[in-house]
Amino acid sequence: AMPHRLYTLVFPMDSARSRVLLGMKKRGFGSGKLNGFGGKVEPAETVEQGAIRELAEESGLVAAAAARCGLLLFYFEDSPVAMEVHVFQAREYSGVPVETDEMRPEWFGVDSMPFDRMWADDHIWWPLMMRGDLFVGRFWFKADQVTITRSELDRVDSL
Ligand code: 6U4
Ligand code: NA
Ligand code: NA
Repeated sequence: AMPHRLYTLVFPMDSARSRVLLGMKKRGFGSGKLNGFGGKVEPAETVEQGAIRELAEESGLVAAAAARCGLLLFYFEDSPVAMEVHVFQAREYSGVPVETDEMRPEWFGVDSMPFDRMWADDHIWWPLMMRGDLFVGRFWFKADQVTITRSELDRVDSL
């Protein structure tokens, strides 16, 4: 089977869960896009620990826990390694968002998401996450990182 590399993606929610904090990614993979906070999981940590660490490094928010929401698998036509991205919400945290080397944070209403400035898959699974459904999605991208040539999305009972 195709090798996978583990990543996290964390969406901090406000207390009413009516707004979400996104960051404009300033460098590296996906630069220029708005997204949640996250990155590669390190060998010595769990996926949830990696999510919490990346959230702190990239947004300044410190969370004790993160809630698992979904699993996304991305296949890029020019890469032999699939991205396995574990999606979380952070609902309780301390601190205030700060701009970092990697991200410029900004709050958005969950019903007026800037999908045209996000990854092309996000508008497809976002409604499931907002309903509270757990999901598994698979998206096949062209090398342009914009065009989706095939996709699958399922609700699941557990992750
Ligand atoms: P470095 O630069 O090594 O510190 P790191 O922060 O470890 O990087 P990064 O930022 O490259 O990792 O991780 C990629 C991030 O982009 C992860 O949070 C997952 C996310 N991501 C990748 N493809 C995505 C896609 N198609 N849709 C999406 N998020 C995606 O919503
Ligand atoms: Na990152
Ligand atoms: Na990072």
